[in-house]
Amino acid sequence: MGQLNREAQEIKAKIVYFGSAGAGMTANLDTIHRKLKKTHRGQLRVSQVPKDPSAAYEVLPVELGTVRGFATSMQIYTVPGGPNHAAIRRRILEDVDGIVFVADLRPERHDATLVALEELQEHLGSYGRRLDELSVIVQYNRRDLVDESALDALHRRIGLKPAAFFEAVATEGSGVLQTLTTLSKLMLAEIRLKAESEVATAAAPPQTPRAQRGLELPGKGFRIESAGPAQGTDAELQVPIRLIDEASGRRLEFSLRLTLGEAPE
Ligand SMILES: Nc1nc2c(ncn2[C@@H]2O[C@H](COP(=O)(O)OP(=O)(O)OP(=O)(O)O)[C@@H](O)[C@H]2O)c(=O)[nH]1
Ligand SMILES: [Mg+2]
Repeated sequence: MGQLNREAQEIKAKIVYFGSAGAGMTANLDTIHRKLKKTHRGQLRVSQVPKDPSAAYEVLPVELGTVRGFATSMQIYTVPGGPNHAAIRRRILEDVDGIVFVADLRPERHDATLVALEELQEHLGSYGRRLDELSVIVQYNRRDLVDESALDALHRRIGLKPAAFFEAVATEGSGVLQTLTTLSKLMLAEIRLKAESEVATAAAPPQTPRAQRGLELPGKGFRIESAGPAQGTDAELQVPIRLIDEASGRRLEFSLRLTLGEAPE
């Protein structure tokens, strides 16, 4: 999973382009590779399973430079389409942080697109994860080949509520960088939030949501500067928390949300 390493001041994340065979996953990576400055991207690698050229998938490293103080990089993967490569697709999804679901707009490929979506959900389930917990963008590709009714029809059938979706023509490039940029922003925000809430969980166990001041966190290098006042209802409390990173003096602010229920007798 996406790693935020405070000591090394770096973030590493993994994106997977997933879709049915021929949906345009490789075309996306080719276009990204073509359009990104050389300083931002590494080599586009094609991984091949010996004796089976149809199992090819690509990997592209991308450097985003320093984002809010962290050296940030991503590895972008495609998966090989086709019925024989489900095991490779599953393996590529391990520890993924962000997904672009490439949906093939051609009406004759709508069924295959839905099968790919089901398979994606199954693979994530095998790792104890769910699509709605990840940063996901749906990209409706091959827009040059269909009219709007195909887009409406597929969108209804997919029935997902992703953070965003884009129309694209991956071979020409339209929609390709918007897809990647939007996903990167979403995913990095998510990784930071998780890292900060891990610090918060260590700092303030949910059973003691009362305001605390000046608590020392041994070994963590963080100090709670202030917590609270809590606001909310009988069902849910929001506790604003401010931490100081003792080493750098940097302040982190976030809000802890607590759902309240009756304690068992
Ligand atoms: N007209 C058009 N052709 C496209 C588009 N995207 C991809 N293609 C073409 O469709 C074919 C398959 O695209 P790929 O990107 O190789 O497909 P893939 O998703 O990687 O599929 P796999 O073969 O399973 O790896 C190629 O010939 C592409 O040039 C698009 O938006 N419009
Ligand atoms: Mg491909």
